[in-house]
Amino acid sequence: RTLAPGVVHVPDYLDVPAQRRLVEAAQAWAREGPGARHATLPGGARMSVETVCLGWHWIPYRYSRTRDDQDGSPVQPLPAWLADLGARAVADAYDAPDVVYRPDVALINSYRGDARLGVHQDREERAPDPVVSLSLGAACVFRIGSPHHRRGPWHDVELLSGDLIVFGGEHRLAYHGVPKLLPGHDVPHVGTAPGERINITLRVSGLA
Ligand code: MD3
Ligand code: FE
Repeated sequence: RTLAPGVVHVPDYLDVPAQRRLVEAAQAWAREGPGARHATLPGGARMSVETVCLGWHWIPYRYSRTRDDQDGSPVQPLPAWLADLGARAVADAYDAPDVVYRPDVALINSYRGDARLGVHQDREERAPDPVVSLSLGAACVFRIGSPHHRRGPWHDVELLSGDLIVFGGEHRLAYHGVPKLLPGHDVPHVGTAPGERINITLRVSGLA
């Protein structure tokens, strides 16, 4: 399960009822207020992934308490039950029951069709704590490299519905991306739309 120092993949971490509950919650968050949006990069390109934020609103490349690229309304709160799930995930992945992990941000990404996530680092957080990733629905190829090399070499991992990955330690700033969805792993019983993948990441912003 350990892919690299600080990077632990736990296939099938969430059972189907837990996956269903997360998908239903994600759909409700995406319906609230101005809804999910395709963020726009500084150069003007629109991301193919659709994102909803809880706790802090992420815009390439900063966090704010208000949905500054939408209607300016306050970001939705991060529910305590989701933060608790993140803390259990870190404890389980690292086999460290007493670890303290208090995320204050969730980013929920929805992938459909040809949606992908280009290679990037996650550097907006001001805290060194790990990122927790939960995958729901369609499968994908997830690609991770090192913090020092933008162009690889890569380690490719297939992420399926219910999988957990925790990224910490020296890989917290590793380059990574999602080059493509994988056909043939549809799981209609978790409630995602046909061909849709939802990824929930939990983070510690380190912001006040
Ligand atoms: C490795 N999301 O939201 S989750 C992202 O599947 C993001 O939607 C991908 O990359 C997705 O920024 C990958 C796994 C992940 C998240 C954060 C990381 C891997 C990471 C931060 C550092 C290193
Ligand atoms: Fe990322």
